[in-house]
Amino acid sequence: MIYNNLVEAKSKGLKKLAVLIDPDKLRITSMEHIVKNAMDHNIDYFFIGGSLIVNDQLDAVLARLKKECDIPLILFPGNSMQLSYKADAILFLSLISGRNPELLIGTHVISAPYLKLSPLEIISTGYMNIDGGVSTTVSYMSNTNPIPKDKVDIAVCTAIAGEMLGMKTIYLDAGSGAKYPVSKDMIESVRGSVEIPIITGGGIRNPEKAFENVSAGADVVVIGNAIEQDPGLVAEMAAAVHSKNIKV
Ligand code: 1GP
Repeated sequence: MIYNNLVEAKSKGLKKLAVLIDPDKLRITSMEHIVKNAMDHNIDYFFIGGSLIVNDQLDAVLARLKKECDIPLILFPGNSMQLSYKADAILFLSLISGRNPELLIGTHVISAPYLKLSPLEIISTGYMNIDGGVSTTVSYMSNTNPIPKDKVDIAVCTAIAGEMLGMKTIYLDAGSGAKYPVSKDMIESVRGSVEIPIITGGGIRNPEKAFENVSAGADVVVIGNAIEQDPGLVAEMAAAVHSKNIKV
């Protein structure tokens, strides 16, 4: 089970790197390179999703990844239509930073019967959109305001509420392409307030920030844009995230 493995890793202080793949932006022909890089550098997860998926590549991308590697494939859906049995797990996201009932529980009611029948592992996730200094697709599409980036106390209380509601993980996301990634201070404060694994992402462009996040208590670092633009960065990002795993 992917989640149990994550909890066990957390208890040992082991950190994970997830590479985000947006099926819309990916050319199937460039996948070989991405998969090889991911395998060479022991990437822990592929997250698959995008706020808008306009083509029909989701299934094809998943099938191809599955055929070529055994890295867990986790759906990170931008909406309730982005579902596929071909993945291994799904982050079942409730947008707890927002006040849009559809994204807190509405779309979940619609997708629940499909997911119940599916072989997917369901990982309930308290998804928190943090202001990253640019207006993001998430913010616009969800019709919600992100948590201001300096309002650490709001983030902490939201994460505590998510954990109390039974969510299995908290995802602090500044949004894809954020100018300001989630701050060290916010990650540290949320880490000090909840026991469940913390995923962080949005605007992480260099290994230094990836390292800062795991040092501040994030269990998973998600990188999309930076690796999309420079696939060679995988090596440095993996080294930064996994350096915490080396005990001396
Ligand atoms: C967005 O956390 C992810 O949901 C990744 O963001 O594309 O900016 O790395 P980037």
